[in-house]
Amino acid sequence: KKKTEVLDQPAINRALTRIAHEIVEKNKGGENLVLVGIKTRGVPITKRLQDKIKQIENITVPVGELDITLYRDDLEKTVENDEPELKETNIEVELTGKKVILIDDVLFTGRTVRAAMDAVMDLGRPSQIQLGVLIDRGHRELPIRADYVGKNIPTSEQEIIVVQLIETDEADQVSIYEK
Ligand code: 3GP
Ligand code: 5GP
Ligand code: MG
Repeated sequence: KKKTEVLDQPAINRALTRIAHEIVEKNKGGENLVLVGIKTRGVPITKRLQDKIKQIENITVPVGELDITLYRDDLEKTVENDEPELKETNIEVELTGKKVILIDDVLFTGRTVRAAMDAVMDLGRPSQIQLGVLIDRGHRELPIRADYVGKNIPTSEQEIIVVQLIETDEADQVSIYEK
């Protein structure tokens, strides 16, 4: 398992600061937005963006979370028909008429995001759904793209991205591992 660091703590922080600015620029402020984090690591990223938007616009954007899990016992094993499934939602704000920004750590095939969009649309009728990710590693299997990207890391099928965040892991670091 060879390892290459691609983002260190200051780089992750700068990427999220930039994304927070892009969010308020694209949406002309922080009004009418809801940030929805996809567990596990999309959730701390969402809270960091909420803090940064508060610093920029002095608005506390409501946040929620979705637990979408791929039922698969081994990450290295890909099984046909394996689809990410919604396990739980914790979104207390009304989504109808809101611009919902889904946040995840890594965007890969796009299937998790598709499941997240289904879950959001079951809860209300947002005026728009946008997507922000810390890492886009390529290999999309659906016509899905992110509106906000921390870093594009073109990977091979043999590589995986390891995202560590202080809230869930011991450090802020993004690395590429060879399987
Ligand atoms: P996360 O819950 O923070 O997103 O899927 C469980 C964890 O394994 C995920 O953490 C994710 O970071 C990590 N992971 C690494 N490679 C993969 C992968 O190829 N698919 C999935 N679903 N998760 C992966
Ligand atoms: P997708 O559904 O787009 O194939 O995969 C996205 C989800 O799987 C994200 O929630 C992400 O955490 C996880 N994932 C997919 N590939 C990787 C990867 O290489 N590294 C990490 N950390 N997570 C991944
Ligand atoms: Mg994730």
